[in-house]
Amino acid sequence: MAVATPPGEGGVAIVRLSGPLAPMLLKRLHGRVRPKWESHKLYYGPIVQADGQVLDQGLVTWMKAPHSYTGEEVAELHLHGGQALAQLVVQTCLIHGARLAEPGEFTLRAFLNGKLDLTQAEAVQQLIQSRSQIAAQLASRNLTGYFSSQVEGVRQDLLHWLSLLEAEIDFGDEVPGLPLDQSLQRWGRAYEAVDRLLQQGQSGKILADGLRTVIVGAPNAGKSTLMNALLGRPRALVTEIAGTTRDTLEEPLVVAGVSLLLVDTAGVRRDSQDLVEQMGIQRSRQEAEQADLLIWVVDGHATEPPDPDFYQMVFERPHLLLLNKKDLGLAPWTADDQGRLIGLPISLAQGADELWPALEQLVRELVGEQSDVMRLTHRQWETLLRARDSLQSLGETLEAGLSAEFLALDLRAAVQALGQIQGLDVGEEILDRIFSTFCLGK
Ligand SMILES: Nc1nc2c(ncn2[C@@H]2O[C@H](COP(=O)(O)OP(=O)(O)OP(=O)(O)O)[C@@H](O)[C@H]2O)c(=O)[nH]1
Ligand SMILES: [Mg+2]
Repeated sequence: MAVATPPGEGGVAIVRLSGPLAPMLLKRLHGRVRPKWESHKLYYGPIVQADGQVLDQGLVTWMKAPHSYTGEEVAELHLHGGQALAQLVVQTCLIHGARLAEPGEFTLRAFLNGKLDLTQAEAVQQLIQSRSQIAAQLASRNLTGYFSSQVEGVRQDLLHWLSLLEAEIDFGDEVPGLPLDQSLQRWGRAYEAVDRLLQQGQSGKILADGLRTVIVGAPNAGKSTLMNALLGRPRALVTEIAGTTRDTLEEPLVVAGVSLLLVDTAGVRRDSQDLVEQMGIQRSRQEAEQADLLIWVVDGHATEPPDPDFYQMVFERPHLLLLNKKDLGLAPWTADDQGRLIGLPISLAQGADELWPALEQLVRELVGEQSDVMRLTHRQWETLLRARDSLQSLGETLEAGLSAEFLALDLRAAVQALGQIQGLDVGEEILDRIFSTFCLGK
């Protein structure tokens, strides 16, 4: 039993009970004798304490097992939304023998009773915690089992393949193995499907959580000028003194319909003697590592090309390289051997108009096809990665021409990972970890 509505004052508070004794408790709490109770009907009447004293007038309902959220007998009391009142009803339930539910226990029971698979149970949590409308829409699609059905499609394909391999292992002489081209075809289909789910998950994450967009570069390159130009207001301090920005500055910005968190950082240089600046530089590097998207601002007028350290920091992530201060004339190193510029030439002091199309395009590429995005939990993402690793190894085993036993080993690992996404073969510890993050009463 738990209060299913948030604490505080409100129109209605709901106390929910689940388990075989729920109907009996409901009868005790409802102060009116009813010769016949029907499932899934609302009844109006008094709600009473153990000593018979009336606490409230409200609606009560009983949902007969298995036609309830948890799959068990469920009873709900809809009271006036006062915190003290809800607590009095909770105490009355305790006196009648109920116990308080753990966080997420109702949903855990729904999962254990087969009402939801694990991705759907996780979608309940995602839905409740959604901070943006798009995040809520994506979670609600998972709640219908959309993600599970995609995973199940791949798993069934692999299971079929596995049964063929096992027949080959057990009855080697009578059952011929699959020809290599057919195996490769099956492998390609599964690998692509899993890889696509991961890509869709990446896009979903960007849409739901936004892109952490970090502006990096050497001191004085024009990073803060860029921040201000993109925001359209003088948010960051800009001076001709190298090392002006000491700490990181964050501001939200919407680009191509996607929310970005723009982060201005301290200019990175090797030879800083100033302790505060050194700390700022350290923070800039950390920010760069956590970025979803990097904008590298380079002073294109400088006589020397940028520190090679930057290439390593920037090029392993999605990035945009800006050659700033083109109004002063770009230095020869800004072009490669064929005379092509190594980045987008721009004058940030005159605004970011030329930058918008490139930034919008990059954001669109990162999000991918919007109709095909998927919101994954961290667990789902990690487990999908594990499935893809097993498939990767399966591909190598196939290429090496190893026997059915070896193929079956990789295949089993992939099938197991895909099953775990839906909640098959998942240990108690993992379930505890998932459901303990749920709110009380869900
Ligand atoms: N000529 C010219 N000057 C620019 C341009 N963009 C920025 N500046 C100047 O460059 C200087 C440094 O700009 P900031 O935006 O403070 O540079 P920063 O990269 O944030 O520097 P730190 O915070 O010190 O790391 C300022 O004097 C700007 O006015 C440009 O496109 N052309
Ligand atoms: Mg700055």
